[in-house]
Amino acid sequence: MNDVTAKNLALSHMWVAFSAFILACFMGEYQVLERSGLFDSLSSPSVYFASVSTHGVLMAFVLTTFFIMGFGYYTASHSLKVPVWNPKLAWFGFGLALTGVVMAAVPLLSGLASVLYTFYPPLQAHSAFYIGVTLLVVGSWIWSATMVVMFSQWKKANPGQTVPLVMFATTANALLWLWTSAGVAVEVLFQLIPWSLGWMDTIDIGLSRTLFAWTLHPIVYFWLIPAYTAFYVFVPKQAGSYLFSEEAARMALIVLVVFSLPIGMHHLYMDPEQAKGWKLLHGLGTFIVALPTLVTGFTVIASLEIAGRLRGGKGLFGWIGSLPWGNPMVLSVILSLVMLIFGGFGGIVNASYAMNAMIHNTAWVPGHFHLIFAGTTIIMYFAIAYYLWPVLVKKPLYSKSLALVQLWTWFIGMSVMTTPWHVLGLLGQPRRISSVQYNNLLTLSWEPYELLMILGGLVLLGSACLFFYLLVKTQFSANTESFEGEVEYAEPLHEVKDLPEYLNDFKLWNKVIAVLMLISFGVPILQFFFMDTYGSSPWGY
Ligand code: HAS
Ligand code: CU
Repeated sequence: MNDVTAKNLALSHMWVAFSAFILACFMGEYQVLERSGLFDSLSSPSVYFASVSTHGVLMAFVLTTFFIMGFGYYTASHSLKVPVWNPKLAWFGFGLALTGVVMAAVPLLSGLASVLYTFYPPLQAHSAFYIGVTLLVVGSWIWSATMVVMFSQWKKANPGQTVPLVMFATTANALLWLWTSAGVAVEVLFQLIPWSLGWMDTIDIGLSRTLFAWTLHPIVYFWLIPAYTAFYVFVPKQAGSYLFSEEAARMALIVLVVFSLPIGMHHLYMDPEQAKGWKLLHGLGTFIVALPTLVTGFTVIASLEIAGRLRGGKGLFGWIGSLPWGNPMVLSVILSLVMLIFGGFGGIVNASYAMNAMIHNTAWVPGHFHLIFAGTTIIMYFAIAYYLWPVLVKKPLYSKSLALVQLWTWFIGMSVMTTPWHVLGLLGQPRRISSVQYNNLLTLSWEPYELLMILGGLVLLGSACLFFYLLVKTQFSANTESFEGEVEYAEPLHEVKDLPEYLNDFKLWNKVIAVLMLISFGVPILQFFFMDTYGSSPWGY
């Protein structure tokens, strides 16, 4: 199936995603320069916080959401061999989301929404920012609904058949996003928008933070699932191998979706508004959600090992050297997994209730998420883009060797930038500060690390520019050579037979999620309506 609409939707969404990305990379470099305190002329807290808020929103919400939507439209249509359901609606969703981005960008760039990407009150932004974010989310709901409809229609038309793994993963992500975004949607609609418009004098910040925590953990898996999808459906094939176990892949995706939802309060360990027992419950769930990542690591490495051995690799580790390191998808997965070891280790430290006190609100946290999000996750977005672009524009990739340079430099830059942040966090440097106003032995000990992070940032900026250049060149160069290749999905090592319905559908899992959410967020949210604190009802009194 080669639906032109699906291709155009994919390209349009991904261009928005990567344009946001490149802009945000320049801001990132400015931020490390400003934050280092080495350049007096750059020092401006107001510009810094406008920049860091825009950088966060562009990377975490615009790059991700648009990339995921574009990837979903294309793979859904391609794997199910059907056109995109209701293309007019899909384009409307695209327009709505883009309008939201532009609407939010105006206050962000003019310093009227310097509230960081988490927009925690009492920081307050101009109402256009919250309304813009809402439009982006509503636009993405149209995408989610489209994926669910395409999944259900295909199942109805093909009773008893196994849904292609790539579509299973995409639908899992669409459902995850519907559940995930509900928390922040309630916060924005019932608290932040009325408050920013002056309709309410006060809002309950404990409630806002709890609703945001509902969203904050699962959203990171919403970003991550396309990377895992590529691990499962593209990597084994590109490496010349088979997917070690499709059943394990499906189970991992399900556990990831189900358990990423009821655990968001690990972001609130140090907050006062929730009781310790609830936090501990969410802490235990957090350890459960690390398991599907371990299963994913195992399955992907097993698939790679088969590839290496098929290519003649011998011995315990000899297969690693004989992998096709020159294939961008394979190189990306190797680098992604290496970053996952350290990023995941950091996550486990964060999740450990007692150790969280040591690193919470320090530079360690941006170290963790740049490594695991901007590193592990985004390097796979690059790999997917390099893989899809030739198919979408029907021209060969402009330069494979430059793509490899780009992937290596991204890995090196990310390692050089995030290692100092982890150390700085342990040395007590707070996150979210624009400058250090005092000098003592402790703050002086931070300086060498500041230099390293500038260097890492520069390498990353160069790498990002190279990535953007390669996409532009692939699509727009006067190359007359045409590319006829197709996207190919990995075959499982053992044929999938008699798949139980719970590994081929989400009805059961939606019910499980509903129960888990009721247990883990029911009382923690309801308590605000009974507690006798000023402004404890969301409409204020
Ligand atoms: Fe996180 C904070 C816990 C994963 C993103 N995280 C954040 C924030 C973001 C973020 C953006 O519990 C900041 C939010 C803010 O602004 O306040 N995180 C975890 C845990 C995991 C985790 C337990 N995070 C992610 C992913 C993200 C992400 C994925 C984005 C995509 N995180 C936390 C906590 C906080 C937090 C607390 C709050 C901190 C605070 O106090 O504010 C887990 O999912 C991680 C599981 C991963 C592993 C690693 C397994 C390793 C494998 C690799 C094997 C590879 C090999 C190499 C052997 C356990 C599978 C093979 C080599 C070859 C050559 C083949
Ligand atoms: Cu989290």
